[in-house]
Amino acid sequence: MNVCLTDIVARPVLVPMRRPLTTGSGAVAIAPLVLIDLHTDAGIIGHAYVFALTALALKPLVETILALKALVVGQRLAPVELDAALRRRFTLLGTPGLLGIALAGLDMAAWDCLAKVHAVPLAVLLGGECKRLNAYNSNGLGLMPPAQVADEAEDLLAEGFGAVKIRLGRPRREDDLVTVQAVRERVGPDVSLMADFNQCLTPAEALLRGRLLDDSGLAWIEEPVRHDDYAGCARLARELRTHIQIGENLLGTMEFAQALLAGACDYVMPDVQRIGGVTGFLRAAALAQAHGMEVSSHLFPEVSAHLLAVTPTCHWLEFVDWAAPVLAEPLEVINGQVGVPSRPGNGMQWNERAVARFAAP
Ligand code: SMN
Ligand code: MG
Repeated sequence: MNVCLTDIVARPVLVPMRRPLTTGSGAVAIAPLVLIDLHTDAGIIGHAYVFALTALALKPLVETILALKALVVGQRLAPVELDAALRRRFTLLGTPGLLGIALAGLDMAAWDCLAKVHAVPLAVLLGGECKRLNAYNSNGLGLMPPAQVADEAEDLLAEGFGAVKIRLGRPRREDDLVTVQAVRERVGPDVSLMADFNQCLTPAEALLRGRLLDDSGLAWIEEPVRHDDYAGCARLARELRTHIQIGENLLGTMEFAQALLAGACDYVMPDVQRIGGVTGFLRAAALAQAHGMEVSSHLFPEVSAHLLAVTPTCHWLEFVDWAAPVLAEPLEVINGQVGVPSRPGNGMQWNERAVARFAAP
């Protein structure tokens, strides 16, 4: 079927987060999202959202997405071809930053269109099944006092999960250990606890904190140092018993391949908007398979669920509910698992009343 792209609509929303989050590298209390609609001459509309991280970047991100309209309208609905053509067009400029996010968002929306054209869920279009995925609750658990973190961990587990992620990187090293111990004591030995430093440590400090935490039974230590310090990450992966997790800041297949070749991590978690959309994630999943490495997702649980369903070394789905208020049918969690929606496409439809309510000024 020959389907052509006819329009791009990009709407900024500011969605308040149920549990604001303080990380070792800044706080997020509101989710600045751009909702993308990719129109086709078949009457099918593809949906995706991208996450601007800061409200300051919301308008420039909308503008960047809309600037691509001139290159996209009239093109055939063939996501891999479209992505390659657009990236070729920007060889001189390069595609990090907002442009990369815009391209990934368009790619996600294009794959949604294609799955809808074939009337199958995205996971099925990719050759997989709508299976259930192990998910951890990644809402909240920011840098709060230990007792408050333990309270919130209990609440998050009560939402139907068997695993949660704690943010670490307090000014005093010992306070991170006290927090992990307080949570472990409260939730018991069977719960999986992930820990994320959000790149806030120096390599020397990361080694000290890693050693301090090495007997805590953490499922992983995430981004202890700058994400692009592959040598520093590799040293930690070698020297610590706890597994090192990185990946959310790797931009595209090349960086992903380089990080894995450098031995920068034990586990990897590509972010669908940084790795290059659905197209980029599939390539990252193949690279991770070749390294025999477990793949988790980063944010974007709605699209990532379809991708993990076809990831040979699938590990954990990161569950956040940040986009849930603007979705007609948010993901459901049952017994610590998220089922890949069986609706055609990626399963996202906008809740238009909520979109109007949260529209960015
Ligand atoms: C994270 C990423 C982006 C915004 C907030 C928190 C964190 C995660 O690194 O992995 O969830
Ligand atoms: Mg992280």
